[in-house]
Amino acid sequence: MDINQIERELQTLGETAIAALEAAADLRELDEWRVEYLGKKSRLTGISREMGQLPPDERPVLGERVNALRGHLTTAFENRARQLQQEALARRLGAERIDITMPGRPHPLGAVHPITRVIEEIEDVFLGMGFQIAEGPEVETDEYNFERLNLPKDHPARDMQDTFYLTDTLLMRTHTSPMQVRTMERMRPHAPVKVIVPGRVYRRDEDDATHSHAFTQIEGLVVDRGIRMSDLKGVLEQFAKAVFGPDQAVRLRPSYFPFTEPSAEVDIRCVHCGGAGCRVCKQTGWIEILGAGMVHPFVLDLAGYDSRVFSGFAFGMGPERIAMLKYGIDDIRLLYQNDLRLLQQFTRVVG
Ligand code: FA5
Repeated sequence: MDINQIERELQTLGETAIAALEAAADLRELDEWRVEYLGKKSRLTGISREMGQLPPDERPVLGERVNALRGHLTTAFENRARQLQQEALARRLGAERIDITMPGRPHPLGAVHPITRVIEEIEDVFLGMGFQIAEGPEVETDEYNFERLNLPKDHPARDMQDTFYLTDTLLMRTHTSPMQVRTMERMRPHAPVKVIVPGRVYRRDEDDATHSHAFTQIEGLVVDRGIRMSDLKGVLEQFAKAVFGPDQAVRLRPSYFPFTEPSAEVDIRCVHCGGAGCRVCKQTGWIEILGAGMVHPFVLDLAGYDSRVFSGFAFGMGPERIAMLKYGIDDIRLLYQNDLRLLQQFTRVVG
């Protein structure tokens, strides 16, 4: 072992160590550096051990050199450590900084579908008039959908509602009217009935701007002693004013349904032109919104209400058509396409 050789090695070691220290990019690499250049197995510690082999007069000289280099490296290490810690802290503060001038992240609000919205609004109107709400099956029997509503097999009026049959006796209900029968059967023989029934119905209709093969109806039924056609008109007038505004008026036109007698189509004054006549109302000033009538005595008797004592009225409306009138939607298909550009116009806080 030659002192000159060791001094040269110390010189190179110092230079390599400082270069490596500069290159240490983070605290983990810095720790690896500490182990390599200042640790127990480092070359510097190795040289300290090897000094024992030198002649005694050379040891202090070299010892001083070794200590000086260790001191130099230790100081450089501490400086670098401080620097890297500060950098790490600055990075974290930068990343975690909250800029209170930034606009908040929007939380998209759900929208109540316009059909649901209209149904809920109509339900509220009828709840306010003391009606109850019921629901019934979408898969119905031919018996309830037609026969008990005075539509025997081969009755020509069955053609008014082209039907999806599942079997000879089971079908997708074509209207909510079977719930007239089911409700009366639950309440018979003399409890007063005052109910509305919202629900989906199905018909083999061609889809177009005003027709869908799957749509919604709301049925209404009132049965008690002494119910008259004027009660029907009063309730519908109240409904029309609540949904379309206090100036609304309704008009009843004679019509035909096998399960009501007499029957009527019910119009409201055109919401677009106010009655003057326009394209929407085909220049008549009126728009049809529902079918209605006095419950046919045959239907009452079959459902267990004695038609000599009880009378009632019923109506059936299409909420899609009402939503279209209310919100100026000119194609029913828009209501089923779930296009967010339409739906977002109905955003409101739910709950
Ligand atoms: C009926 O369905 C009767 N059950 C209504 C009724 C009930 C009359 C109680 C008397 C007593 P209608 O087929 O006209 O009638 O349908 C009633 C309403 O459903 C219509 O006024 C319309 O608003 C809506 N509607 C009918 N067919 C369609 C369709 N394909 N697409 C969208 N809405 C429809």
